Amino acid sequence: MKFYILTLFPEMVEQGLTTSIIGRAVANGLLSVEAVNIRDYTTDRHKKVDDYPYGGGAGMVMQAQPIYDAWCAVKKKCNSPARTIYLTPQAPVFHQAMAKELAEEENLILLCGHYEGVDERVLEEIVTDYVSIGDYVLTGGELAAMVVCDAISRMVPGVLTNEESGTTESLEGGLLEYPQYSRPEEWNGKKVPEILLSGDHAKVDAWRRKQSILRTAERRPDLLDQAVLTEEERKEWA
Ligand code: 6GU
Repeated sequence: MKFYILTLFPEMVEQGLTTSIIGRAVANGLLSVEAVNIRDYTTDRHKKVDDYPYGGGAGMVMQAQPIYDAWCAVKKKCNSPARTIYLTPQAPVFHQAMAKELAEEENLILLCGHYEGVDERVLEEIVTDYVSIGDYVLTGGELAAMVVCDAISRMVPGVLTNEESGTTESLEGGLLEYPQYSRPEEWNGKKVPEILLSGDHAKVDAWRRKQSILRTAERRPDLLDQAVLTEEERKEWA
C-alpha cells in the first residue's frame, strides 16, 4: 500500500511515520509513505502558496494551483484510481471500521491543510473523502494524516505480527479492552487479580469479557448500544 501525503511540512510527516511498527513495515516494503511538498509545485516567483480570503476575514487561504499541480503529479504515479482524503474538522469522525475499509486500497492520497483553510474549488476537484479525527481544532492536517495513516497501516496484512494484532478485535466487537497486568505479582501494595494466576483459561476469558463490558459501561457508555452482547451480559453488567 502506498500513501502520498500532500503537505507544506513533509519532514513532520516523514519523521512520524518512519519509526516503530509503521517504520518496520516501510523497511519491509509492505508500505510506502511519500510526503510531497506542496510548495515545490507553486508557479509563484516567490514560492507563495497562500493568499487573503475573498470577502475578507482573518487568516490566509491555501491557493488552488500548487495543491492541484502536486495532486496531478501524484495521481500520475498511481496505477489504480486513488481516493483523495482531505483532513478537516468539518467532516465525519474517523473510526476503526473506516481504517479497515481504507486498508483495502492500493494507493491513498492525503491532503493536509494549514492556515485558515483551502480554496474550496480545488477541494471540489480532487477530494473523494472528508475525514476528521475528532471534535477539536488542530493547527494543521499533518497530525491528523499521521493518525489516519497509522490506523490504516496496522490493518494492512503483514504489518502487525500475530502477537501485535490482538488489540483490534475488542474495539471491533464494540467493547473496550480489558485491563492487563505483568510482573511483579504485587506492586505498590496492589495485587494482580487472583483469577489471572489460576491457569484456568476459561475462567480468565470469562473474567476478561466481564471487565471489557464493565469498562465500556463506565468509560464509553455511548458504545454499548452498538456492542454485541448476550441478553445475560446486557442485563447483568451493561
Ligand atoms: Cl483532520 N484537521 C484539523 N486541522 N483539525 C482537526 C482535524 C483535522 N480533526 C480534528 N481537528
